[in-house]
Amino acid sequence: MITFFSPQHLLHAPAYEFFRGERVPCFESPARADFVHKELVARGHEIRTPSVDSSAVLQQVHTPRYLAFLASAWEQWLAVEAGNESRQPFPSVWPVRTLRSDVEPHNFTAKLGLYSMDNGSPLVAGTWAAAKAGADAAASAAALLTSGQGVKAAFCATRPPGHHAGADFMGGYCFLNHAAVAAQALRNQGCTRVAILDVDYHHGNGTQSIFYDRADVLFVSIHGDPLTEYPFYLGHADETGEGVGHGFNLNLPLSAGSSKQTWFEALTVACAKISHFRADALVVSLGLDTFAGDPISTFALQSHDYDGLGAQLKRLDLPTVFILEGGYAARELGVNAANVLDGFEQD
Ligand code: OKP
Ligand code: ZN
Repeated sequence: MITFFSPQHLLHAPAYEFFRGERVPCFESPARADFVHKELVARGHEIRTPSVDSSAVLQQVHTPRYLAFLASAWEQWLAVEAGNESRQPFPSVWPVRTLRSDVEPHNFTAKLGLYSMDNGSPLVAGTWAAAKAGADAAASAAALLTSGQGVKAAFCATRPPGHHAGADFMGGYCFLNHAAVAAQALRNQGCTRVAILDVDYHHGNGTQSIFYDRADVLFVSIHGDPLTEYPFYLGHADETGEGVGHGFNLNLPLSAGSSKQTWFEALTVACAKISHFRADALVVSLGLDTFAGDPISTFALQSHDYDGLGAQLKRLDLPTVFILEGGYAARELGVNAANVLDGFEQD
């Protein structure tokens, strides 16, 4: 499968994140994409560098003030205090209920809180470049599928991930919502109805919220129940869309520790919803943290199960953009991702 991959992902390599109150090495590491790249090359997949500038589409899925902040955040951080080039900024205050988010404060940490949902998204000098390369990959894949060359599927081997990023906030290692960029780009290029299927272990709160009031983009997600799993504050089954978007959002939360049989039953429900929607294109938020060996998740899929996921998605018979999201068993990530793509192409 044609894969869009940018070495710019290497520019996002934070030294640590917070986990249970401690500083720990980042689960979301550059090695993840390298393992994926290596396995795809070994299996003969064609690797391309993203060539489409996603700037215009980014303006459609994110707010101008968030994009302006993110693009300049590192420069702003450096201006706060001498020595900040060797420090990671983290938010420590957030505008929750009753506080105002319409006025952008001047204080850097206050801005960072305004544009964040958690303190789990470490930002470094190259974060913007890496995330922008991911968005460019998503736009490149959408352009390829709608170019009339007969290409039916493409994969974006991107990191950091994107599905927790909302219109105006980062969160959960995510800064720009690559799946939303792919879906919006497909719409811009003539697709009438685009379905997004998010199979990452964590609910794609950012993607859901970006399209929640729209009927032209269906969002379907299978994920750990937010009662116990990140992102906690979105992803319940009663979230079905609002306004004209009512009925165009489907959440399939599963209890932590659910079996692979339960997971594949949910996949069948998800695929039925997408078929009924009569989509003309599909975007898959391909998180592989459903893997039994994932260090921060609790589902039970084995490497060979990912062939079956790819094969079932192929049966939807839609032009498909796959976007890499989570998956933190880095050593197995390449095989698991490639199994999805090969399962899709061989079915
Ligand atoms: C991102 B994606 C605490 C570790 C947990 C949230 C998990 C983000 C998952 N800092 N952080 O959906 O795979
Ligand atoms: Zn995840």
